[in-house]
Formats: sequence, structure tokens, C-alpha cells
Amino acid sequence: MMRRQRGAALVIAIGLLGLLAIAALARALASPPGVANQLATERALARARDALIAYAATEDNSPGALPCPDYDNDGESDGNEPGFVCSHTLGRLPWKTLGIGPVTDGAGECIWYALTPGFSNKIPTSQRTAGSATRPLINPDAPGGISRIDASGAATGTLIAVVIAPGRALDAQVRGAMGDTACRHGEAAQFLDTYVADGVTFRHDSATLAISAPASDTFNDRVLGLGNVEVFRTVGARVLSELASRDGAEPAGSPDWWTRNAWCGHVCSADGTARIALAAGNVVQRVMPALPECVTACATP
Ligand SMILES: [Ca+2]
Ligand SMILES: [Ca+2]
Repeated sequence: MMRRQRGAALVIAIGLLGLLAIAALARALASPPGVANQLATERALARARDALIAYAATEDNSPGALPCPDYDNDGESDGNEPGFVCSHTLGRLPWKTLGIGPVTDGAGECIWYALTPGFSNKIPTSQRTAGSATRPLINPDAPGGISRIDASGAATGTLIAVVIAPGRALDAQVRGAMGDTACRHGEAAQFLDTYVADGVTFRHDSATLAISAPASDTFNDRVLGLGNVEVFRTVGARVLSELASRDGAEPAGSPDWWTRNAWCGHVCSADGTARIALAAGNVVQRVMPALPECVTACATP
């Protein structure tokens, strides 16, 4: 009898130990407060960036060109034809134009977006000109006009575009009601913040900066940049895909982006492959038995 009781107690003790172990494991696996929101913000930024790059790669006007932001908060990109420019170069992500749903960060706020003005797809390809500051050629040499700023206030490079997660409203910010599009109304300064480093003030509502700095009571924006390599790795693959389908002929059609944006000078041939050189030693390449006559041999193997 005594032995049976001891056995039952042992079973109960093992069961309790098991429950304690499960509880401890659950505590260990649970995310600390705020981490889930940060992950949601990172996912939203990555989704916005990927949608913009996909748009740039499939753009038929000039491959690599980007849509204008959504300024009036209806989800659609806003241009200003016949001026052929974006009405603003900072606004909300034009999610309807990109063919996706609203993209919101961990605080439930819609993602914002700024682009280099010369990358606007409102600019007709026929008006693009080498060396033009406002209507440049769109190819891997096209310069980005958005400065990447680190926490010390140093400029660490340039970007073609940036997506910005605004986070929750700071104490001084007053945001409007949710519109029909799941995005709150309000001016950029009610969402995007000002950062001060070493006595210098940087403003995200300037539409020209991508500031990466720790969150604080006065700054909680999170950014993800679209650099030259990120954009043209995918755009270059589209260009090579188009070449592959033409069996040695130059891409043709209207608009004539291949000639106008001087793409041939960015493609070279090496050992049966076509290559496009990007910044920092990056390369896009594809096996290509036949290439247009204008394509020359690559300078380096
Ligand atoms: Ca709009
Ligand atoms: Ca903010």
C-alpha cells in the first residue's frame, strides 16, 4: 500500500515538473513587449520596398522608374500631368498603384515613401537626357538623390528611394482620422520626425533623407532604403530577360527605353553570358547565346 502511494506521488511530482518545464519554456519563447511591433514594422517596410522594386522592374516607360507617392491619401500615385513630374516626392506608399493592399507598420500606421525626383515614371522616356538633373537617363549610373544619415548625423551614401514607417504619434504630433484607405489623414510632419545630431537638425519630411537612429521620445521613424544595387539587380534581370527573348536583336518599341536610356553601354559580353555591372562590384548576368551588335566584350573576365 505504502509503495503504491509513493508511486502515485512520484507520478504527480513528475507531472508537476513537466508542467513547470512547459511554463518556463513558454516564458522563454514569448517575445518581450515591443518586439512583435518591431517585427511587424520590419515586415511592412520589406513588403513596401519589394513592391516598389517589382514595379520598377516591370515598368514599361523606363525600366527602373518608380511611381510618384500618394499625396492625397487614396492609395493611388499622384502625378501632375502635363508637367510630367510628381506632385510631391514624399507621400504615402501608393499601394493601389503597386497592386497590393495597404501596408501598415507595427503601430498600425501606413508606410510613407520618398523618391529621387528624376526616377519618376511620369517623365516620358523621350525627354530623358544624359546629364540632365531633372530628367536623367534611367540606368545603373543614375544617381540617387536621397541621403542616408546614421545616428551620428553622418551621410553614409545615397539612395534612389526610401520607405518610412512612422510609428506611433509623438507627444507633439496630432494625426487625423482613418480615411477610407486605412491610412490616417494628416501632414507629413504629424507622422515623420525630426532628428538632431551634433547640433544639426535632420527632417524626414524634407523628402531627401533616410535617417537611421535609435527610437526615442522625439524620434521613432524606421526606414528601409532602395539603393542602386537593390533596384538595378532586379531591373537588370528584367533587361537581360528582354534581351534573351529577342535572340540578338535590340529591344524595340515605344517608348524606346533601350536606346534612350543608353542600356547597351551597360551590357557586356563574356564567355556566352551577358553582364550588367552594378555598384560595389555587384553583377547581374545571364547565359545569352546571341546579343545585339552594340554589346561589347567585358573589360574584365
Ligand atoms: Ca493619390
Ligand atoms: Ca514618427
